[in-house]
Amino acid sequence: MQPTQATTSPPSTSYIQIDALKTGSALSEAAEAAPSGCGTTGGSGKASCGSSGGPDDMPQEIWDKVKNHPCYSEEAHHHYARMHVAVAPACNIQCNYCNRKYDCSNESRPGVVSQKLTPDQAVKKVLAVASEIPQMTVLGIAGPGDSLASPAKTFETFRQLAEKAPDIKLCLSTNGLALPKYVDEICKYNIDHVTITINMVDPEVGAKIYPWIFWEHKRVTGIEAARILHEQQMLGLEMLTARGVLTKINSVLIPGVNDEHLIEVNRAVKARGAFLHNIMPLISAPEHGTYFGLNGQRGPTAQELKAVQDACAGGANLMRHCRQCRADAVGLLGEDRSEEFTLDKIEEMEVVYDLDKRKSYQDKVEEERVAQHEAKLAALAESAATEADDGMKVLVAVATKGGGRVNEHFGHVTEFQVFEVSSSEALFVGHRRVDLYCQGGFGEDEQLPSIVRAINDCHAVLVAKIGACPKDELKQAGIEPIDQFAGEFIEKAALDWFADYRARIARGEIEHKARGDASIRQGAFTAEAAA
Ligand code: CLF
Ligand code: SF4
Repeated sequence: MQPTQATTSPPSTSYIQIDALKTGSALSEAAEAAPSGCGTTGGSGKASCGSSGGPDDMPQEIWDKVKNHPCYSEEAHHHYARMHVAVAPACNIQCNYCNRKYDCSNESRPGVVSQKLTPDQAVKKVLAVASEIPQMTVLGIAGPGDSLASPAKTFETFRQLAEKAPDIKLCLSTNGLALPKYVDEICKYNIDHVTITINMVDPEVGAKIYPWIFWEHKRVTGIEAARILHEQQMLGLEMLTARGVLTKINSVLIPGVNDEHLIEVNRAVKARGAFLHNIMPLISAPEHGTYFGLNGQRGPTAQELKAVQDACAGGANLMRHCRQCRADAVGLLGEDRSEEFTLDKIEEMEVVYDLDKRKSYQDKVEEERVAQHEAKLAALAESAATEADDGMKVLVAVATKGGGRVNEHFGHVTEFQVFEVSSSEALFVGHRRVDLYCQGGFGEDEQLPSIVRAINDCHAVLVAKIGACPKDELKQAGIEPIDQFAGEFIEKAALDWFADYRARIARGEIEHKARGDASIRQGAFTAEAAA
């Protein structure tokens, strides 16, 4: 298929160093250089409205598509679950961050291997999960290879599910090489959500990420391979936009390879109608056996990732709650219940797919969600007023087990949520996975340094409860452990803590100091790690 005109002349590349991004100087130059028109379905200029917006921010038909999709709506991911079925083993390209022994790391962490399924087994599994977890609303095919490199298996699974489980949203993830060829088939099965992994819009950058692709029955290498991949990705995205399919773009941030370049990717995909852009950190370690892992290519730090995400504000809306889940993940984002649904366990289950029961359960979830949202707004209205906004912003880490509240013990946290707090708002900006501190009823002091490293860029950590030992260690590291807001809504707690923090600075009791960087945990997300 011929590429569109827009894709035959890739935009020129302007390079900006990460250090410059942090100071903001290069950002304004990049913003000026970026194309301003859009024609997008989702861009309103806010940094993350596509992922955290509500019905007032978008047309009703878009809201209907995203409101219970845990990846497309930040708020929905606290209430609704997704599952993946690993029916697509083959791949038609090679990424330097991938080892074929493991799952496709475009959409999942390397280091865990999924149980591969036939379409019939996959459908059986989906019906079993849907009857056990009525808030499971989305079925995705995300590997373990590329979903469109095994089109027969992928579409047979979707075909059966569209018939047998009509209330489940269908979602597909692809590297985009074969996408234009299958857009019509995607529409035929009402697949409303498609993720394309786009790591570059400049084939010279692409050649550093993709050693080869398999195209028209032969292997193509180097810049030519990256050029073909780029053209197919852009064309596929434009075709999906034209047909009203919501697209999410995943980009793997590879320091020194495509970091600054992702700002251009963000602008390019917004111009072609992408709904959401998910910039994910490269997970890279020698034991994964990937080209990057074996050659010492590191992943980004937490601040490097945030700097690139922040620099993309004003472009395509950003997703910041991705958990880089595995190709057979089951459950809420950030939890992995796949072990409960292995093939042998499914055989023993009594599967009753009851549409009415699922609907009434989801109606209750929706009532709870609205009640929670209203309670949060009411609580926020009472929040302590601060002085005039002088632009000060800090990060706080929050221990929560759900409900939008500070309600988790420090020792039980496997993942902190991180909020950026200013005098007027507390915005969710990401999460940090950590090793469990409390093991078998006792604090594991060896874990503390790694937990501190994971939230080292935060000024405070809000928890329901915390022991004396971790409290002291956090204080020594310059992070305030705060347990006085136990049970409160996160945003209100964060704003109230910040008002008090600023008051203490004003009284001369403490001095405001910039924090350092934090590390992103490198490793597979598995049920064992989360347990
Ligand atoms: Fe799966 Fe992906 Fe669909 Fe979501 S995951 S195919 S869009 S249903 Fe979600 Fe997981 Fe991140 Fe993917 S958190 S890795 S973005
Ligand atoms: Fe691996 Fe996915 Fe890349 Fe294919 S598209 S090489 S499976 S990361």
